[in-house]
Amino acid sequence: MKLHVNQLGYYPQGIKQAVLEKTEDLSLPVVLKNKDGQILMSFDSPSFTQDEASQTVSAILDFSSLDQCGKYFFALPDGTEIPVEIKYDPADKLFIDAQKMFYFQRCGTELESRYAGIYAHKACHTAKVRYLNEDRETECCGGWHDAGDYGRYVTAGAVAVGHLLYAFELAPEAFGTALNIPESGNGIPDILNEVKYELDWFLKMQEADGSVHHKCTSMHHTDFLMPENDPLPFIITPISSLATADFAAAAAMGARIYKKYDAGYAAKLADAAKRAGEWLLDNPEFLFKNPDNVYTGDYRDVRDTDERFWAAAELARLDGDKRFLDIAVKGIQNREFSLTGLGWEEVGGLGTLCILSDNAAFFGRDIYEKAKDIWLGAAGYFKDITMSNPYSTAMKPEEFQWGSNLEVLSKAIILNYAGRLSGKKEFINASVRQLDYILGANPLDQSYVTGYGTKPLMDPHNRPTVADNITDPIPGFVSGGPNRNRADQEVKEQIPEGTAPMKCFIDDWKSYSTNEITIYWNSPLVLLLALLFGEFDDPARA
Ligand code: 9MR
Ligand code: ZN
Repeated sequence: MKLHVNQLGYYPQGIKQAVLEKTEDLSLPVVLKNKDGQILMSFDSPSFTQDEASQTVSAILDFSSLDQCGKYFFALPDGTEIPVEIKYDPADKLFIDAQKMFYFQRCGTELESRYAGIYAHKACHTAKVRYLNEDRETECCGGWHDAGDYGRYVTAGAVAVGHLLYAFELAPEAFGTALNIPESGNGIPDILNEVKYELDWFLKMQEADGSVHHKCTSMHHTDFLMPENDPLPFIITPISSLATADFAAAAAMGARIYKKYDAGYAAKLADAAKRAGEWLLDNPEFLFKNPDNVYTGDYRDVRDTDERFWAAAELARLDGDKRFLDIAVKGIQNREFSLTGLGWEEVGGLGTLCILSDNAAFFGRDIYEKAKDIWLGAAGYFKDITMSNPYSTAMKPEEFQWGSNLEVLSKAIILNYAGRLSGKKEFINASVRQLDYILGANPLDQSYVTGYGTKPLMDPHNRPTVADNITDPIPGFVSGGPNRNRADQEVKEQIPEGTAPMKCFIDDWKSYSTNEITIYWNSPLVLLLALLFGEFDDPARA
């Protein structure tokens, strides 16, 4: 018998569920006890269901009615005890580390020990960079390493920036704690200081005509070395409409949000965003090609209409430019792509968030209401899936693919924001269940975050983590998660074909298709936790 719980803890007023997995030795009841051993609840006949994604027979044990903070434990008839905690701030520390992750991804600067502790390292990738197949080079320092590799990709970076800036804009009260980064104490919230580090690099990727280069990476991924020891030169690959649109969106958002703190910087971002926007209007065709001889990530896409939609929404919100307003409005009306996508490939949800969070000021009541219907419709669908399976993920079994945790977190964000839009608690509860899954309430009992949980992620596919000879990985990094396609050698060797989608995961650095880390897998956790920050009142906080 196995019992899976959120290993960090549960909110006092939130939904509280554990998942009991049926095994051959099943015996009942399972009881929930307080720390003195007193039985508070007894689960005599849980209702088991067959679950497709985990290929288990499992049941939900609901203990939501328990709302007193404290330490408790589930006791199984075989003597096993599984601790659970109820507290106001189960994820507060994680929220800080999940943000600090971006500092650890900084390229082109020394990570000093006063900020990075034992994970300090020298500056990396500071050399000038050549444009691929061109006779020119440039200084291109800065930005965040994308993932476990050292590449920097504008599209992926912009999506992370989008998540982080929305986190700040939608829940500024969550960002009062300094991150202990070099800029801390400069009067600007640290999350904005950190995002600026990426935006500054974005600006270096833009051409005078407004277009933006797709990526700055080596020709192929380097060995498992510390970044400062990476011998491979970087190149800048050609422009793409995807990068230009994502850049325009992120820079326009930045212009809106930094205005209050640094008007000069905001104006610079607004100018860059508008130049990218003009280029997009002048170049309506889809443009993307990963050069044949470059073997780093390509972030390929089949269309750029969702990227253009996001850009148009952010640009329209900047100064009401009618041309962009039209594109944004048409995006909502025509529904030709997902309007709730929050990943690197489908970014339409970021454009919809722009329209919704503006609360009809720029886009008009009619479009706002339409956008709201679309969002609530998607959330309703995800809520139904959540309630249909004992692990309560909003995931269909086939969605457990590369980066499935991004999908889980995206759905959690959609659900949570739907709760805000509608005032319906059941959406918030469904979003909390997604978080439970990420933090250990899954059939592998795996916390998908380094440094957190009773079974924390230990061995992510991340070059510095592998190369630094330090046992514990840097805390607060989110893994990609189960991938039913078993897309690397290691997972193929360790996990048999036909394994349940939710179990196709190994906490092994060699498994890049299940256990890498990326900036845009951390950023949705930051957004989700920011949205949850004010959700459950802590009387002491008020
Ligand atoms: O996150 C990306 C995932 O959705 C794709 O299926 C996968 C294969 O194309 O690529 C992932 O992105 C990787 C990127 O290309 C390079 N840096 C590491 C990223 C995470 O694995
Ligand atoms: Zn670097």
